[in-house]
Amino acid sequence: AGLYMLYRLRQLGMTARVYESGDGVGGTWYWNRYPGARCDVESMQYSYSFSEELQQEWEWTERYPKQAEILTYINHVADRFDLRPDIQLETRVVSATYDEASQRWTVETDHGDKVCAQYVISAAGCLSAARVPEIPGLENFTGKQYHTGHWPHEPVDFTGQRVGVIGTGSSGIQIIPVLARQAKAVTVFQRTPNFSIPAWNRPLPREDQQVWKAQYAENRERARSTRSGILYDYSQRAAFAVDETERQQEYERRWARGGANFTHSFNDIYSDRQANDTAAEFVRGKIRDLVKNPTVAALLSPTDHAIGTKRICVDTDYYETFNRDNVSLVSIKENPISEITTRGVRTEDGVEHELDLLIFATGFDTVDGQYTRMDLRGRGGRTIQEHWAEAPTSYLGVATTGFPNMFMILGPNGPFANIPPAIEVQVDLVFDLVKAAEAASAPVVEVNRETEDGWTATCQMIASYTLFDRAESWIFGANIPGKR
Ligand code: N01
Repeated sequence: AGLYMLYRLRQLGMTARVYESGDGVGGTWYWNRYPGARCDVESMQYSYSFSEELQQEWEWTERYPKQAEILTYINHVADRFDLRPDIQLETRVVSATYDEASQRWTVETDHGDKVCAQYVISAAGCLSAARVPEIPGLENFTGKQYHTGHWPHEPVDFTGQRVGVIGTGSSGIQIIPVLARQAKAVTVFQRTPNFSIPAWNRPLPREDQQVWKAQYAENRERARSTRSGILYDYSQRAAFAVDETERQQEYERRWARGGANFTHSFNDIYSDRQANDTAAEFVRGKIRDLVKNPTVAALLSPTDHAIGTKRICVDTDYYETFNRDNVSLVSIKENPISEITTRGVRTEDGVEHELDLLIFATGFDTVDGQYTRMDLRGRGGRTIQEHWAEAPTSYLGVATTGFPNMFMILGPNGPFANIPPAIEVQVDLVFDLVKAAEAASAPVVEVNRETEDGWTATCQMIASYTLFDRAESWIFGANIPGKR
């Protein structure tokens, strides 16, 4: 988001400075370099579309791009468009304060930089404030601890190690099978099981890419008009418009193709619980087929939420991994973690699970976490924490009242969709706003309260048509105690 925003601001002839806390560009794909990290949107759809030359020249190697390849791609973009001179690495923005008299922002960094700016734009992402839960005794563990979202740059060797993993969302589901192939033992601490669909990842032949590239512009346009920004095969049929045999055939066909396309088997899966149950039960049946131990299969089978309403996972060998002798599953729903000890994790049944290494795949303080950890102050010195005390809101994901000339890319109530096109749409909107303001010599762009409230109501109305808001998901902050 930061790279493309910079590219666009240069088109307006503006000077811009980009601050980045990492020692390289790439954001999500810079930080989340855990083994098995891969995007679950297909390569041909997970990239920038703003440059025809870029999208024609770049070659992907696999159906789903792995982390290292996406990071290489992002670095290529930074070089190709000569963006690096305006990016200051290893620098975290600690505060931004709006001065009403001068109508300027003062931005301060952890290096003591203090700069004055007319516009402040946050491209800090929506899944970037990695979160380790507060578990008693955390500091006592003598082994190594890692969070998937803050993975070290040097390789971690799991050979001969007893590894514990807390968390079974997209990150956990990706790392667990890789660990199991190398470690001596893997203990998975699962609070809530998630639904996962096989990726069936494979090399991406050049000819297949050529077919796609021949109509890239048209494909992108079509993708942008879909609800997820991805060209899936969206069914136009309701689940009960077909009989049981045809429904199962459809699910089998989608399962065999792999990926999140599965949840679009019928057009009411996200809006009708009974329709959703048919898809959920199909996946639970697959789990029972794949996992040999029926007790483990039952524990891995989600029953607490409608399929797809906690973000669907896409995996390689996830369920099969639980058939291995060196993998064990501890359901911490029934048997919660009571403490972390010097040697491992103790659960309430008194068992101490001894570990050499503990991995937190526990997700992020999402939606507003990356804003609230900065000291952002708008009109009247009001902090972002005060402003969003009830709930984080915005207008279209890009602006919030009381914070003039501050824009967000993928802010609260912004698009929940394929990230690269969502970023491009948001950046283009900010570009248009800034361009219009400059053309009109308007010193300030600000959304008014009524408009922002209207957008919040619209988002709530749309969510109420779906099953999403009934799930305890990070999408609504449910993963942080007291946040929802
Ligand atoms: O994080 P998550 P993630 N004690 O929040 C558990 C994107 N992504 O990093 O469900 C015990 O989904 C928590 O349990 P529960 C994608 O959008 C994409 O996996 O809250 N457990 C859950 O199981 C994704 O949705 C890709 O009960 C605790 C897990 O930790 C988003 O990032 C890959 C706990 C957190 O799951 C986030 O995914 C990776 C506690 N105190 C990520 N606190 C791809 O494209 C939390 N948990 C493939």
